[in-house]
Amino acid sequence: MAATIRSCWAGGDGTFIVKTEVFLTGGLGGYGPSVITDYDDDGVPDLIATNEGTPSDFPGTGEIPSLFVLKGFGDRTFNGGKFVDAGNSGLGLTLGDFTGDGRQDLAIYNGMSSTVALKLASSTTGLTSVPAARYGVVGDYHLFVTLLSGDVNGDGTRDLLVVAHAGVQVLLGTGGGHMRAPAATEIQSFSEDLKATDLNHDGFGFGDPQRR
Ligand SMILES: [Ca+2]
Ligand SMILES: [Ca+2]
Ligand SMILES: [Ca+2]
Repeated sequence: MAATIRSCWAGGDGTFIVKTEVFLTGGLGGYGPSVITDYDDDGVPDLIATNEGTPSDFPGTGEIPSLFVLKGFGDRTFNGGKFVDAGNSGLGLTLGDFTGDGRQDLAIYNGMSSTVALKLASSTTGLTSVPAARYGVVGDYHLFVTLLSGDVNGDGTRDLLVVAHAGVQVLLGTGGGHMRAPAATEIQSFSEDLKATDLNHDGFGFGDPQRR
């Protein structure tokens, strides 16, 4: 089974025109969420999708590369794409400036390694050459819903939220693109304590009667 990505542009009359269709191979366990950003800092937007994959498609590597990157040519077409290692089996991703330098960085949730990886954009090579820093989180990928970013504690630094059916795990940004992963005790208690946390310091936690 092959997956495809279609590139469309607005025709100006309320319609969209399919410019190109790229057939994707490998990663047959599924491609997930995608974002458009300038991955290689050449001034042209590229397309990045998560790659859940299956171990049999990547024998001997020890990991399933969690990203699939299609380079944009600037004429609304993309190349055939390549796998990029940023953890083991990508299920979620989100853009955000975690360093405060105005450049969009990339965060990825990896299901098989139970990590959140953070690729920080450099001023010369974009996201291409940067090994992803990895932070451990609770790891049942069956429960994963989405990965979000935002400044949840109002300190001016962007944070990450791993949203799962069982609750939300928060990785607080500590500046310079570093994150504070949930402590071991928080991981063991999973979301019950975190769900009750007062993220915005307004005196109420998630699930408090006043917020229902
Ligand atoms: Ca580019
Ligand atoms: Ca940045
Ligand atoms: Ca913050």
